[in-house]
Amino acid sequence: MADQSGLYTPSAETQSSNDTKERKNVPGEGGETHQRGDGPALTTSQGIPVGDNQNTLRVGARGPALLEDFHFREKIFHFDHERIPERVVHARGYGAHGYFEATEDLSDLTSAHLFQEKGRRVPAFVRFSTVAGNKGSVDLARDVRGFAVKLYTEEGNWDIVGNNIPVFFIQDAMKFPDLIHSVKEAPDRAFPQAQSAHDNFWDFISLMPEAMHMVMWTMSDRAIPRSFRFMEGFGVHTFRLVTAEGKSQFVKFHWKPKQGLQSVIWDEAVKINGADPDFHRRDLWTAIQNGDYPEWELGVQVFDDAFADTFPFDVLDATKLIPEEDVPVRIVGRLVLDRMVDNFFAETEQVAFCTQNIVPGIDFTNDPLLQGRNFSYLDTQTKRLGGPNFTHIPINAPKCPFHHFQQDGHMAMHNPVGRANYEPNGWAQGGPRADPEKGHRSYPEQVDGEKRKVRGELFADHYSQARQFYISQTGIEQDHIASAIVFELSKVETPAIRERLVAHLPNIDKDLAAKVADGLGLKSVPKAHTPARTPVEGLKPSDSLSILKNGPDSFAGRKMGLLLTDGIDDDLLDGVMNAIKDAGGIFEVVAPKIGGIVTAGGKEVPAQQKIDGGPSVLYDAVVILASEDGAKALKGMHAAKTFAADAFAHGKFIGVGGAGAAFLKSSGIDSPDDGVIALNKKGDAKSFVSACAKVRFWDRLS
Ligand code: HDE
Repeated sequence: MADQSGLYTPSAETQSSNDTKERKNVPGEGGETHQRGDGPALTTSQGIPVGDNQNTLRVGARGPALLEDFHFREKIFHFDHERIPERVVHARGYGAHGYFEATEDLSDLTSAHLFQEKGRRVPAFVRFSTVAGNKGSVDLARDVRGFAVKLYTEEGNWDIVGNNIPVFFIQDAMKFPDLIHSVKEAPDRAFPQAQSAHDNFWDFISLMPEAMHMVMWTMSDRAIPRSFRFMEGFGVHTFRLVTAEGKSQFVKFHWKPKQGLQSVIWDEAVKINGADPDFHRRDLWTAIQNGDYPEWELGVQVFDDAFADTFPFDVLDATKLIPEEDVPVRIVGRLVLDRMVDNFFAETEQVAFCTQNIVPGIDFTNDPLLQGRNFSYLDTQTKRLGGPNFTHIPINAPKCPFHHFQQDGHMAMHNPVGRANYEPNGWAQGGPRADPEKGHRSYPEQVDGEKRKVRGELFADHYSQARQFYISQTGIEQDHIASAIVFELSKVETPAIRERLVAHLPNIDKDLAAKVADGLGLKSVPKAHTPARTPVEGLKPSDSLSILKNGPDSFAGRKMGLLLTDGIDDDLLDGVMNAIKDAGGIFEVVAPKIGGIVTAGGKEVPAQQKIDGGPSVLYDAVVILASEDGAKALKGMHAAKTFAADAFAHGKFIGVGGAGAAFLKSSGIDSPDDGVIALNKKGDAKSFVSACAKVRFWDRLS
């Protein structure tokens, strides 16, 4: 707009990119575009109303900008400081709110207030994460997933900072910086990131036999979960439960997803990372927005000293688990996630979990990894969140009353009031006092020994449980482990590192060693490393260690991709859509154009994905409905053919209707198997969707 002086002054009204939308006063939500005047006045951080948010203050139309423009300076200054250091590990994460409910009275085991009565509920916040990649990396890296839970109990915050794998790579916190340095991008070239398939990682691992058990897990499909909703969580370490009378037993914590376990396969993971790097985030967001709240059961394995003394491994060794067949998992609670954050930075980014946050009735053990973690979390958070007052940030603040004499420091929001800021004091209003009855008391364990830099002798067994994990898998899962190791080592440029790693495998399983050696093109299996301690013979397979043996029993919570063309049968489409909804699943329409399709009956069906933006790797199963003309058109589209060919190659169930079968043929699927299911009439969809409960048509992949 030109004013009378001839100057051009762009204003908010002329800037379409400045549109904001409103729904229920949430900026950016909802349908209508913003009209000038229906939002609150823009102000500076000091509350001063801003008159112009488009132009800096300058002398004349083309003259120098003036330093005097306090609004401009404040805006840029604040923007310049938006970033805080990302987490040194677990940088990429996604959080959600919910609640935890005790489903058992555990007062015979612990004095924790939460477990004194069945049905007690507390708010919860959970952050899932990958470990190695940076904050902007991809969701489907082959990696461990963090599963960190904060329970806001009436006795303060209890954090169970766990992973989706029940064991860890190393036994002593001393080695953590080395482990993480080795897996993260190399310091000279700054790549590769968010992956373990490189020399440094396997160089380190091949020199660390204690990592072999965890390596079996990370090479399994546990490291490429279908979604956060379909994975387990584990507290990993052995903790203690302590009763009001001071009696203690050991405990291991488990989170078991009600949704069942499900993972993607490696070729899918690689392609998903390109098609939707935010695959896991989007999945959790969508499920919660749709009201399909994910739920986990809290399980405990409780055991005493007598069990610990006879168990062939050290219960303080985080590279070992306790098979559920030896100590059954008792379900004692449920965790439900039912609300996304209002703001990612304020909550998910600023949340600070810490292993040292435990409540009365819970205690640590002497696991050397846990002891090291108790130092690390608070230390790293002080830097990441800018000072010692990060408990003042709402997501980290307890939701129960709290009183202490900590004061001052950066960003102090609420210092204690009054004169007394020390204890003991003689003032009438003297402030809080320690309470020997209600307060946290450490279990008075007797400890004795020489002060030395050593580990317990049972820690030296590195292969027995790695073998137990491997033999607990189905044939398909074993094949996936072998191909993952071959894939990773094929990215290792130094042959000696490959061989050094393979030389561990005969100690785990001879067939696995042979498969991997063959996959790498080695002339023979290298001579096995000598175990530091003779492995325990005869450990039995444990079904709980397999994903496939613990899969879902329905299509609930899963997603179907519907590849549709113009001119398809209305009834058939209705049948498919209803069957998916009835099973508790969701679907997306994938079409040649984002404008959607028109059925034979003239109904317009909107699409959520244009075919090249919605590859079949994004779905648990697919349906292809095409008219004669539609099938011909699909034949000419590379993305459509890949959609079908990948779905078939990945063992997906495929429902085909109309000329969909003819199109499959032209996509190279000459001999469809029983996992390709014809949808001839409306009712066929129901049995197709029930078949999809099995996740994949495994026969095709074996
Ligand atoms: Fe962590 N870990 N860790 N870790 N860890 C961190 O703390 C550390 C370990 C885990 O979503 C850091 O605030 C050491 C095991 C999760 O915010 C840091 C050792 C397990 C998260 C740290 C371990 C975990 C972290 C980085 C070896 C599973 C993300 C940022 C002794 C039981 C929490 C931060 C979130 C984060 C240290 C090993 C789980 C550096 C020293 C074992 C889920 O403090």
